[in-house]
Amino acid sequence: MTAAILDGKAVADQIRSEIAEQTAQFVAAKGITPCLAAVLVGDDPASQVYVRNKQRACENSGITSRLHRLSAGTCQDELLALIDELNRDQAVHGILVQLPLPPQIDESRVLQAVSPLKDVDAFHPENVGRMVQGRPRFLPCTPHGVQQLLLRKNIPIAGSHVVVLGRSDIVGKPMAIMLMQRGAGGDATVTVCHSRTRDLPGLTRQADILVVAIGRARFVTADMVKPGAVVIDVGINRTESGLVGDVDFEGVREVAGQITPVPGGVGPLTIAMLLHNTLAAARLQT
Ligand code: L34
Repeated sequence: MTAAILDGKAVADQIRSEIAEQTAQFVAAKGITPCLAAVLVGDDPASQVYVRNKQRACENSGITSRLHRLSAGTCQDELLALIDELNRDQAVHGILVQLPLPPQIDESRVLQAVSPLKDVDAFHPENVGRMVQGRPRFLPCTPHGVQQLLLRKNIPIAGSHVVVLGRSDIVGKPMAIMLMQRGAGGDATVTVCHSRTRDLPGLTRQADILVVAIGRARFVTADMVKPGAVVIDVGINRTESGLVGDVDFEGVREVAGQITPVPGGVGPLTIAMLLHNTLAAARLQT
């Protein structure tokens, strides 16, 4: 069996056109244009690509974007001062501090400094707590994008066994919580696996839906996948042979039922959900 490709880019384009329409209605009704302020510290080439993609997506949906670039040597106080200024700036509705940050900066301190009402990444502890309690203000962009892909492709979630491979604060943890939550897009039986899990292949082979965010190139091989399973590859690794996911795409596509490609899978969905949150933030603040 050769898996069908889950075209994340196409679903993201659909979501983006819906957001463009909603943004136009919002601007017409309120006379205010939603605005995202992106903060990029240092010159990590991948981060520059992602932030540029985010800004371009904003512009295409009628959302204003601003970029604040700080040098790699920026100290924590300078960054906190910028965030404070953006928190108080009424024209800014969403604040995105692109990760990773340089080592001299305490990431959790910075994420806590972002106003929870402007926290379009949903990384502030107040927004994490609300999400865990099932009364979200914003949902984190990457897991929300994965959930939207499953919903829009009519992949059954309720009652399914989802195995999440990876336990990061950005993807693995919130993904597991969102899919186990009561109601639409949830009600899954979720297992979370990670680098210390015993008999990983034995567990991943039980997955109806396997979400992989472990950060290792081509880590998931065909023997780890149940025939017909849905495989969502959140990984994005730069290797000599170009961009590859955390899934060995060529091998796994012979076993899986459906699979996301890299690029063109989860990445564009992450960006679409950022636009969604920026519009939601503008609504909250006006
Ligand atoms: N604060 N930091 C914050 N929020 C985020 O949500 C992110 N993330 C991750 C890194 N740091 C962050 C992103 O935006 C990863 N990420 C991200 C965003 C977009 C893309 C990939 C990762 C993306 O556009 N991917 C394209 C290929 C881009 C390329 O050529 O490298 C794709 O088709 O997958």
